[in-house]
Amino acid sequence: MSSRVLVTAALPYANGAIHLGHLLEAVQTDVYVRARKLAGEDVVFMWADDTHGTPIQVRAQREGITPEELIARAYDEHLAVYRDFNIGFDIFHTTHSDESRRHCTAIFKAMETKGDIASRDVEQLYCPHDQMFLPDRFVRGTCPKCGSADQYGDVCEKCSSTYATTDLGDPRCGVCGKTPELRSSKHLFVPLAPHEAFLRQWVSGEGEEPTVLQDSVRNYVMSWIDAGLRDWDISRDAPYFGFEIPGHPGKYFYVWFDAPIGYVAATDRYCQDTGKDFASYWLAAGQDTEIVHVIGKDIVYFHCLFWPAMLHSAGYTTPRRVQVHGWLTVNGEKMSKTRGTFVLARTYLNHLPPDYLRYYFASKLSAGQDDLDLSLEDFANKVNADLVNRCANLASRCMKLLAGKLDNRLGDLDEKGLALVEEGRRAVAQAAAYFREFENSKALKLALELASAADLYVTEAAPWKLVNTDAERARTVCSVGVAVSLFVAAILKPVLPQWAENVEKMCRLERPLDFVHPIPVLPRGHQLGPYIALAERINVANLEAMIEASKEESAKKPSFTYEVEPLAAETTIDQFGPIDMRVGRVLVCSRVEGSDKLLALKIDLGPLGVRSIFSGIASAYAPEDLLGKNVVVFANLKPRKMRFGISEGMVLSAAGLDGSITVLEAGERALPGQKIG
Ligand code: 2FM
Ligand code: ZN
Repeated sequence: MSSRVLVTAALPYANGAIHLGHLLEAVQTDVYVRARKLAGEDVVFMWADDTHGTPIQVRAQREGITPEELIARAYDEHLAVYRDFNIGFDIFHTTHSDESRRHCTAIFKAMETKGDIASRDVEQLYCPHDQMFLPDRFVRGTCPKCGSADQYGDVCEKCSSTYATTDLGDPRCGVCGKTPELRSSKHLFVPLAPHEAFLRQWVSGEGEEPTVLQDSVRNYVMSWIDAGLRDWDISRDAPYFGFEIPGHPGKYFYVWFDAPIGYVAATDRYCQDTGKDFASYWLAAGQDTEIVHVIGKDIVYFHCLFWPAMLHSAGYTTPRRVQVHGWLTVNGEKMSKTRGTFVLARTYLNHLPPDYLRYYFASKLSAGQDDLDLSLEDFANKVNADLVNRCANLASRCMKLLAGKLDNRLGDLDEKGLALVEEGRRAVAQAAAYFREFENSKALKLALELASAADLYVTEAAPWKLVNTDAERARTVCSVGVAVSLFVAAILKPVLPQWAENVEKMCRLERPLDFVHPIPVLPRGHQLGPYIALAERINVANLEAMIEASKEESAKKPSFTYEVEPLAAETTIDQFGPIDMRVGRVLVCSRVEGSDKLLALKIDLGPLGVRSIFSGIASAYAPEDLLGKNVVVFANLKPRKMRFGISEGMVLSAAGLDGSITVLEAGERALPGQKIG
């Protein structure tokens, strides 16, 4: 047993709402923390919102609010939903905090002093329109390997190749769609190679029990180390929503540098609030402090290479265990907005009680990193069969009979009852050990087996009949049901704290159930409290309503912060008929001397010939932007004589009320001259 244990779940990103995938991890972490607390250990659960980076900055800009406003809104929503799911964190902090800034600075400076920070120039795509360097996910273009169009800047979704953003063909800014340019800028790096020996030793977890990583995770982290450790770019140029790097004006900590420091910052704040000793957690080299991170399999690289290297370099406590879980699927598939299976945590709560989901997740979670499927049919069946028909039924029929006909007082247990109590003791001890190993499903199975054994005993004895012929025997049978319900509630307690509390109340226990003190066999004559319902059957209609609500939620239009011209009066298709629009390919595009507004284009209409067209788009496009593009041409427009020559048609574009112009493109597949309609 460690002197102190600090547990974290991944910090949810402030850019989005909490969905059931987030909850899987939250429940896994919460059950682990609660179980170890029940075992009498000194455990804290440190958590926060992850608030920095380009996606937040861009989203705030789109919504017409400041990033601070955006993250404050997300914080309130995240906190409320996790609370409503009864996630027992000791603090929910934010990475946009004084504590975060302080520890980012301290860790960075310590690393810099040790020579663990390097700097060099990097060529990157820069959008002159948005005036920012574009992160990988904010560039779209053609995959340099397979030629698929419209791929992200780091990985092709069609052929899965990874590449540098600068290798993308025909790159486009992901914010405004314009062509970015290459610019050079100084970046700061953490070279990982000097930490190889440390990382190998940390990853292998030699001499540690349990090991730092699950076997499969250790294998692939080792394979990354074997493949060669690369330098990690930790800086981003202004404008960037985050912390400026001390001593490097205009450079900001990359969000993944400051995100895990949020664990440290939350602890700092928690210690300020509670008077606990911060240093004993994070500056505790050689002390008996156990740091445990629970994460999804997508962020292993950050937590198993970058993060331990940073902590080691800066002299902070390194994690003792990183527990990796798989993805949540719903009905056997990736969560889908159109099928309504992308369910937000709040939408779930609007239709169903949190405990059902807590139970379902826990009953399927093991220590491995397999994906977990939430099959909605199985969900309803499992809750009804396990919680309602087995565990709640045992307590309810015994307690109701005692309350109704036996003045709500307990009697002596019989031999079989005492044997079940012994079984209960063993089950609780074993379950506590399973919970400590993230083997929730095995732990809960013990509760179900125990409840089943007792239920069988009660059914065979049929106290509802006995009560008329041998009331004391009926009292004994029901008392066995009550005694076993206490053990069942103790095992369920990390998963269903409210259930356990209700059982404690009904049984009028002197002290709450835990894994340290023997669970009492209540004496003959003990007076029970009024019955409290423990679980009700899931109504499938509620599940269906939740899916429908999720579909509607996903289809909801986002709110817009810009205006467009009002729609023109309704018309008919014959009004459109006389206007002949064609696909045109831009052959030549040049500036027009003496005009700031116009570009002169030669546009190929295929079999219909080549047109000269003047277009008032020079404020938005450089001539080379449009070369080779398929555009939309109003082709039977009467030629118009202009000061610079004759214009033989019109190139269509979208106009914003702010004066912005976007030329309509017809896509690569269309052929010059093809009719549009
Ligand atoms: O993947 C994510 O959603 C990140 N916000 C997780 C951060 S975990 C930690 F490093 F802060
Ligand atoms: Zn842009």
